[in-house]
Amino acid sequence: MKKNIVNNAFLILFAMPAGAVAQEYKLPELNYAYADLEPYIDAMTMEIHYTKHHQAYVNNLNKAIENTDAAKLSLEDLMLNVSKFSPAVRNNGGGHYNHSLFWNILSPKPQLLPSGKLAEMINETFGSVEELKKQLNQAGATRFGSGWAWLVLTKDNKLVVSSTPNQDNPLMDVAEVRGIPILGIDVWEHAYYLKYQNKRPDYLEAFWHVLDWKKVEENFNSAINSELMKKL
Ligand code: MN3
Repeated sequence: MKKNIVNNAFLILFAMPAGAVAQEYKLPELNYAYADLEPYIDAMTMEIHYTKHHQAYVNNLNKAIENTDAAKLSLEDLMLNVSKFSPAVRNNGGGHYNHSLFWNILSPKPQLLPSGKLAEMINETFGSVEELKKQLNQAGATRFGSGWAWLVLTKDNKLVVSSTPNQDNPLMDVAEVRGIPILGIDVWEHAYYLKYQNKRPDYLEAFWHVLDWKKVEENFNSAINSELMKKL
């Protein structure tokens, strides 16, 4: 960690004009090993997904923002204003944001049900956790081609299920349903094809065995009344 700080300081001091603060994105650390989500998500899929797909989004995002105004914004601010930037920023910035969220809500030892205020709100909004899962599975299964299914907290404090194409997400100013995503399911074929082939619904069923509701609750709690929410 200390080494990263030193490296970042070096980059900022020597690679940027005086006064500018540049973003240099990096892969987030995984809190588990590639094989830890077996049998629900296989080790090879995890490794390729993280070291190849996510890494490519990070590399291409860094390339896309190099020496542009986009490099001065946080990733969240980039998403909020994504229509002002190149398609490469949209695709790779979205890819980096979405996968960072995705890894974080997965766990080999997940809390299998929501609790607290999130649980109350899910019951009020959807009737039950089972119904919410059904709606998220449906959103993921019916997303044509590649994309994501989301549980979103909207500006008016409502929980909504949505889906986006490609690497778009609900923070983006181009999204149909806008808000802060607190749970996201990657339904690109690269997320499941090695183990599940064309059976996306089977992957969606398996996902719930490694989804850590504790992490979703943390996302929910930090989204409510947040500075980020005020910018939406
Ligand atoms: Mn993916």
